[in-house]
Amino acid sequence: MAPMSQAWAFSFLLLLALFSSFLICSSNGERVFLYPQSPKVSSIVSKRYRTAYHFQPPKNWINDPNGPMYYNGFYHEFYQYNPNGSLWGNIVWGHSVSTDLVNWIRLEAAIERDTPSDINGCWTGSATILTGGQLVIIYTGADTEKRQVQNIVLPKNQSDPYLREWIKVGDNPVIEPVGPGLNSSQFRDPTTGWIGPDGLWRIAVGAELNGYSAALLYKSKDFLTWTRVDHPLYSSKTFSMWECPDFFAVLPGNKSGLDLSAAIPNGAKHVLKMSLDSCDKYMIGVYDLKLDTFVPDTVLEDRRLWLRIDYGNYYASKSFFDSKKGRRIIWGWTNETDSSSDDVAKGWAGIHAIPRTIWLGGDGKQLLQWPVQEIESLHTGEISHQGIELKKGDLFEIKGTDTLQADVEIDFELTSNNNTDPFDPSWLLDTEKHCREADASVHGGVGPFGLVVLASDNMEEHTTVHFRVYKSQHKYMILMCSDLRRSSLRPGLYTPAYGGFFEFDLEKEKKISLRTLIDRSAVESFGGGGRVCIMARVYPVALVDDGGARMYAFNNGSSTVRVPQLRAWSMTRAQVNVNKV
Ligand code: DQQ
Repeated sequence: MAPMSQAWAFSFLLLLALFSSFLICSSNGERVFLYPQSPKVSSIVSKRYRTAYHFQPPKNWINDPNGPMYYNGFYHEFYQYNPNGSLWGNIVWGHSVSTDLVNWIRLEAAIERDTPSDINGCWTGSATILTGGQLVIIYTGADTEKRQVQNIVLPKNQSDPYLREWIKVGDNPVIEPVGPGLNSSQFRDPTTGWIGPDGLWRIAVGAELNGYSAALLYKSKDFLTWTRVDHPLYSSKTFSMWECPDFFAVLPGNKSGLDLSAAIPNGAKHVLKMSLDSCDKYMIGVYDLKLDTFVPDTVLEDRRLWLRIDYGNYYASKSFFDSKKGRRIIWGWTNETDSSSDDVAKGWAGIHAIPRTIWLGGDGKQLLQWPVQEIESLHTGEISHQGIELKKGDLFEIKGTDTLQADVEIDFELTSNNNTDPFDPSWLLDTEKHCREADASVHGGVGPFGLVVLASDNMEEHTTVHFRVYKSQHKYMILMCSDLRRSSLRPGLYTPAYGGFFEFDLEKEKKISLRTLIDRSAVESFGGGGRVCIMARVYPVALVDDGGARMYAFNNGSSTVRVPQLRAWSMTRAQVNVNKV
């Protein structure tokens, strides 16, 4: 099928977009807004930024996902929650349940600040299902002296399908920040427990030890009395404190998840994830049972090169084994990128990204992620196109879906790799910089090509998610960017150009896939079958104004790309925490 628009259209619209940037940046670098402002521009309390199918409570602040689990027919999602407002503070554990990971029932807070060991905050923690089925949650409390301690709660009535009430055990805190070199205000976020061959339970706790980051290792027979192992599970001199460590086992090339409460099969690798530098990074390695330590396959001194769960706005993630479907699922928190005064005006802040199935690729080198299949129950009105050819400068408008709430899957096939530009490894140190410099308007050999989403009629506002193909010595490297710099005409917003690279075997794989979930102020993208994921928040003015949002596939590289398959669906609104029982 011939593309519906011509090369000139793309160039014209990009020029227009470029021009709009002159209008919002003065020569001395200060941001000034010269556009005639519609009275609605300041209407940031607009409900139209609220997501329709991402997890969030009806109001107030949320951050980290806590203690996710599947138990007795229900998925449980707990979360860091401020019951009193839309800024961080007064943190308790909010609680919701679901049978399908899509629609959520809101319950009362599960853990509140009402004992000396958590009076200053009930912070992040994890759930473990012990042998015999006993459920237990371990979480960080900020105590009366603002020390960080670890506490335990148990369900009051384990046969209550909603597990509404949780009882704090008398032994709290079960772990205190004691020992030389341990910073008592940097000691938090215990992991889910795993069982060792000696039958003892283990957890890791994020900590600052002698000024360095460490995942401290603790052992227990009964999950109540804990002894610190004399060495950390893993430590690194690259940073002072890791938050929210997550430690789990995976089988290379196997999408099935592994249950940490059972013996881990031979051939499994382990993943240590940690939250630092405003993003979630991870290492793949082996868990040495004899030494009780994690040994990464590769140790990179420069932490800018560490693998990332997501290259966008995604933090404090936590995974769990879903025994219903035998998979591992990861949840992460996505903050607002408007200002805190916007959040006060909106009355809410923070969402959770779509739960993703997570597994280790066949080469054992990186994790792959994909939105849980259940999210497809929201699909409606499928449109599809085959055999689109995108020449340099072409824009193909994707019509017929609700462009504010959509799921788009598109494959790009290269017609030639003769023009690929050479790869410079120094780009890996700052992929955002490279995405800014080589943005969608900069012609390349192969690429940029991808999607333009949430575009206003005249393209003054738009977000691009796109790829560029580079030739490295023996392989191809693909850059995926999610460029928010033109996502909104509102001045002063944080609008980065996120980016990540992945290796690609062009001869074998041929197609580069992109899936993007658009949910009003959320644009969540999965490139190369889930090798690079980028979560982003955008606040287009056109959205508040009830203006149109258009969506396009485009190519701006010298080589023609083919789109053998493009499918898109509108997404119906999910029942997310609207009902309370
Ligand atoms: N959020 C929690 C902490 C954690 C941080 C406090 C990460 O336990 O380290 O709300 O976002």
